[in-house]
Amino acid sequence: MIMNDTARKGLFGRFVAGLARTRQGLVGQIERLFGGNIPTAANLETLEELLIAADFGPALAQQLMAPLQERLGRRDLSNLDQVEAALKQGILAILNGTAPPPSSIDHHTKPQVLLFLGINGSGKTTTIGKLANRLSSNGGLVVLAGADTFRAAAIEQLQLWGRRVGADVICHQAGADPSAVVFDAVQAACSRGASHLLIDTAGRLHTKRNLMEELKKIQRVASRQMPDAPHERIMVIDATSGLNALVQAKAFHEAVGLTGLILTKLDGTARGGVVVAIADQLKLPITFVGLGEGVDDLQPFVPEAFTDALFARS
Ligand SMILES: Nc1nc2c(ncn2[C@@H]2O[C@H](COP(=O)(O)OP(=O)(O)OP(=O)(O)O)[C@@H](O)[C@H]2O)c(=O)[nH]1
Ligand SMILES: [Mg+2]
Repeated sequence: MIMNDTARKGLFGRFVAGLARTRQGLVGQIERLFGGNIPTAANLETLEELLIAADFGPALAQQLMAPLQERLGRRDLSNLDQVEAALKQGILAILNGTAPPPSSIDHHTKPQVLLFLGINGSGKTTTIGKLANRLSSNGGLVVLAGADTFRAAAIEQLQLWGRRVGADVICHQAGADPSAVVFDAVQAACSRGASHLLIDTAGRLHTKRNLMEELKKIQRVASRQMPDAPHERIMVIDATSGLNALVQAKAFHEAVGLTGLILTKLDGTARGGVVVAIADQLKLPITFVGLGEGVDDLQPFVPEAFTDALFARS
């Protein structure tokens, strides 16, 4: 994504605010731990525990610690700044190691069909609303599909977002077949010349076979109408659910072949290390992150902004 200086600073500010809890929990403790002292082996052990507590996961924590331990052995580690710089470098290398995200904003095929999925309450509908707002502010014509037909309230929630951001919503009644909604929505999006069709689905547990089959049916119906649709299959993950998300994401990936991840509620957790653990394990691009409930709180995931904000000093 191309960004000018002002946009970059704005994004950094959003990350600083959204990551406040993780920064206070992790970096605050790191600062207290090392303070003005020369790092010791015991300090490094405590640091590893702090990384695990922030949901980096044991394997990744160990991997991030290895260069620090090696430097300590060579007596080449003498202050907090060096510790933080080494951690930042390790984290950034992992975040930059995932495949580049497909760019839903600049793509030429019309409409781009994006399927959103994930477990209950992860933030799918809210994320779709925020993304629709972002896309239409950039000149896009967005259509939303209410393929969460499980509850009437789910359809109403999407309609509310549609009105709020000025996007048409295609839906049926509660209890309808989600694939039938998608069929109509693809047709409507094509005939209206929409740039994007965002499909909302019901939250489901990755262990429910029939519900995973339903997702595959949605995919089949969309691809019969438009080859390659849905162009993106995006899993929305609640960052506060911690490392459970890894198992869930693997199951969804097997079922539909995910193209990207969106992590929500980073503002609500002190365990933001999960972002790095997920990037490390799944090697799937994190396209956006949710840093709050407001319409502007969905931000593109820029590894440098994330890492700098994590270690920002006030
Ligand atoms: N703080 C915070 N809250 C969020 C964020 N994203 C979503 N939420 C909140 O999470 C709650 C659930 O969001 P929904 O969008 O309804 O989740 P969903 O995945 O569509 O839920 P189901 O359709 O029931 O599976 C709502 O209260 C949202 O406002 C975020 O980035 N930060
Ligand atoms: Mg929903």
